[in-house]
Amino acid sequence: MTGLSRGRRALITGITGQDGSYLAEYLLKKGYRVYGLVRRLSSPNISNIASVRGEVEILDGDLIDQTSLNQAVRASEPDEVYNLGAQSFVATSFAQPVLTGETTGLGTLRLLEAVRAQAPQARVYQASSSEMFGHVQSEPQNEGTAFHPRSPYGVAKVYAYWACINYREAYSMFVANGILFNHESPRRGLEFVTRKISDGVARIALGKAKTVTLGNMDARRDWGYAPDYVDLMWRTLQHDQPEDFVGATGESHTVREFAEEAFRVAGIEHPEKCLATDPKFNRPAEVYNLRGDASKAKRFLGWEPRTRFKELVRIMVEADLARVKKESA
Ligand code: NDP
Ligand code: GDR
Repeated sequence: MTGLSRGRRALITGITGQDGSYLAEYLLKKGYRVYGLVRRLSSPNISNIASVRGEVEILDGDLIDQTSLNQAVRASEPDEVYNLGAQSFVATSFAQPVLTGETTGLGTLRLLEAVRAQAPQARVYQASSSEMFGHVQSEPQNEGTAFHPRSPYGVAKVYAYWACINYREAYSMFVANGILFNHESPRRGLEFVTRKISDGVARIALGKAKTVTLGNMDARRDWGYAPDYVDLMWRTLQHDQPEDFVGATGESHTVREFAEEAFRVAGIEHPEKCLATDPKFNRPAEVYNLRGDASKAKRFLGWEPRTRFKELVRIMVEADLARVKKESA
């Protein structure tokens, strides 16, 4: 496959985020020419792509601005477009619902319009989410499970999901949704619960903090490792027809279990003394329980997650221990 991919061109929105940065590295290894859409900020935020900065071509643009998307698609002449850009933090979507709808929902439609006008043959991957299942209707969730989103973020992702299917049906474009369950890594933003825990546990282990304060510790998630999931994104666009695929491990754990495992990795005894709760981290509507069934991706794309729960926690805690140690040296 690597040889066949050489010289292909990919445009990634959200390249500075967790998934975008891993995807850029993955596609560069396959010989792709990689373009990344980056929005203007007063201080650049490119730490995740620092190691490949010289190899990717950065294009200025914002999912809120149609003109910039048209220009980015025209300039990159993509064979493949990966729409990973979003306001992706569920808690913030309650505080900033309109911004979330603009970026995560309408932003997808704007990108589809840009591709339709400038590069209609390009294959488009949409970062859809298990948050669309929300108040789950059955378990485990697969491509046929009904949606019941529980946040402005989830609602925006459902809009984007259907926009993609509509462009597939209306214009015969190759547009595919990856309905991915939570996937984490040392590049996860610090506000997401897994990274908040791995960072907090590392600080406690190194004597820099006493507790980690969380919200609902009974919430269950199907947590995988982000590098495994960017491989699924690519495979989704190599399929012979545009279809939607769930990506998940099939295993779910509570937030409390994640925290307990993280304390174990760091060698901290009596974790209950280091965990606190604060209702300010609870959400107006919670998603209590998610567990995915990725058997379709296994059957048609040969995809399976390689990294399991304990290994994921170990990777994250060890990375934060090393980082916090270095920062305080
Ligand atoms: P991140 O939050 O790490 O990255 C989001 C990216 O979107 C960043 O590069 C950010 O740029 C960019 N972005 C935000 N607003 C805009 C905008 N207005 N215009 C252009 N770019 C913008 O998310 P992840 O990497 O974790 O997730 C990638 C995608 O997958 C997202 O769409 C997310 O909703 C979705 N998803 C993620 C899952 C997960 O578990 N990680 C699971 C299912 C779906 P900046 O750096 O400037 O903020
Ligand atoms: P999620 O991820 O909402 O699933 O969305 P997050 O890590 O924010 O929350 C997971 C669960 O943990 C509970 N929780 C806390 N969450 C945070 N952030 N902080 C806390 O202190 C805390 N305490 C308990 C939450 O209530 C929730 O139940 C992520 C994002 O990447 C989305 O973009 C993506 O679509 C979905 O995963 C799949």
